[in-house]
Amino acid sequence: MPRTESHAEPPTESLGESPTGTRSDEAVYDRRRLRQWLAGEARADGIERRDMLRLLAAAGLATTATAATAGFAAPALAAPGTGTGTPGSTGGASAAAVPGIVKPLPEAWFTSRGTNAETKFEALAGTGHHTPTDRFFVRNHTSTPVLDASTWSLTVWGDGLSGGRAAEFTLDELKRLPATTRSAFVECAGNGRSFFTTQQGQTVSGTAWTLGAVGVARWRGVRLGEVLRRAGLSRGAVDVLPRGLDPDYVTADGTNLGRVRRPLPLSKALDDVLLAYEMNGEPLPPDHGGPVRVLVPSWIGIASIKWVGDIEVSAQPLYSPWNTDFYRLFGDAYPAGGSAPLTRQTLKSAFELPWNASLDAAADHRLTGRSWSGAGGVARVDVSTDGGASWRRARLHDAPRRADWVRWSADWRPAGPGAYTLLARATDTTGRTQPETTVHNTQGYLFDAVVRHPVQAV
Ligand SMILES: Nc1nc2c(c(=O)[nH]1)N[C@H]1C(S)=C(S)[C@@H](COP(=O)(O)O)O[C@H]1N2
Ligand SMILES: [Mo]
Repeated sequence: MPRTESHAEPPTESLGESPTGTRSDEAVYDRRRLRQWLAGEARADGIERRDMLRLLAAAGLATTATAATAGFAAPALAAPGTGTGTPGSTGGASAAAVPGIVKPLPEAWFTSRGTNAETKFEALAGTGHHTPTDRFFVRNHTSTPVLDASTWSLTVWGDGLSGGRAAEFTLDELKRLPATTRSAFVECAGNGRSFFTTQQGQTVSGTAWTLGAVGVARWRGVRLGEVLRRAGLSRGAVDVLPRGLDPDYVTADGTNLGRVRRPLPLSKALDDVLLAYEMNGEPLPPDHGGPVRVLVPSWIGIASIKWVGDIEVSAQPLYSPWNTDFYRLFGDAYPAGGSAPLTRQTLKSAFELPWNASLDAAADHRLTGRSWSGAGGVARVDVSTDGGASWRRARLHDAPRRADWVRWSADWRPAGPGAYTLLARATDTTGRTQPETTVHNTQGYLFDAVVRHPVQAV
């Protein structure tokens, strides 16, 4: 059974996140979006018509091609100028092994993966609760634009605003609005993807992350809801589409998908989403979306649009390739059009040790790691040092908090020299525990199975 139907949700969530599950709410909303598209009331700019037809078929809403064509051909509104000019790509500003990333990427802290840099978990040992900004993973579809905070501004526009008038906010104006500070992870939907292949023998597409496409920071910013209300949210608004100022994303086969953007239901936008301008007490640095990024707690990383330049507020449902082709679950266990768009992150654990770490066979060791969940706080972590034959409880060093991780430790003295497999298994406050295997999906999203971590005692 696809996990979308068994995914438990905490009962304490606000609008749109009822105990019946965010994903099923999103599924209902998705069908409504599709019906509106059919009626010519929703826009799908930059999406192939056949892809929309596939979604319709999967949702059991297949209809005549004419209706769908009319919907697809609905004229697109042009975004107003965003006022900041062309985003520049920097590249080479450091000795980074990844073109397009500005900050240094020392090998002790990062693994390069295409346009991205993965954090090495062993680089977090002893660093405290928050990932230091200089060790925080970077996921770029293209490259980091270095924007001038003094000329940057945010345009909020669209037919979901009363009077249809656009509103503009400079950084200083955003900073004068009531500020909120919170701890939250940003985690790529594909984090852990490589384990579909190495643990389950399955083929998946996308960046071959191990577990380091996640970081927790202290974010400070203004609530998106506050900004939307000041911009004049109308009662008809349904979707909010933040868009990045980084260069257009062109797929491997040469299709230009435009700026990175992903619609967010208004219910989530008004709930706990921030426009963040600080990370760990400093101005948001270029690689993490400076001067301002969207921060969507608990949701997959793509929702947290970096370098936000404009936000469309729409009275019609919106689509982008990032909620149609990408960030849904496709594969044998899922409908042909894929699952509903992914929202919450799943549950994971990682040891702060290198892969195949060498440990002194004759010494006591304190194994440390971190566990996190998009559904609730992490309430319990069990550790095995014998490949899963026996388990014991790890000590937790943080209180369980939503959208955050807990640090944990367990003491271990190897029985003797040899190869060992370490496992850590988290359970969150909703009662969900990491499974032994994850149901396959072709793009390798939301891997949540317990990871088998090899070490050598020597
Ligand atoms: N504008 C823009 N926003 C973006 C991206 C991007 O390439 N461009 N990548 C997204 C993805 S897929 C992830 S996982 C997170 C990564 O955030 P980080 O680079 O600060 O770790 O940013 C998201 N926001
Ligand atoms: Mo991502």
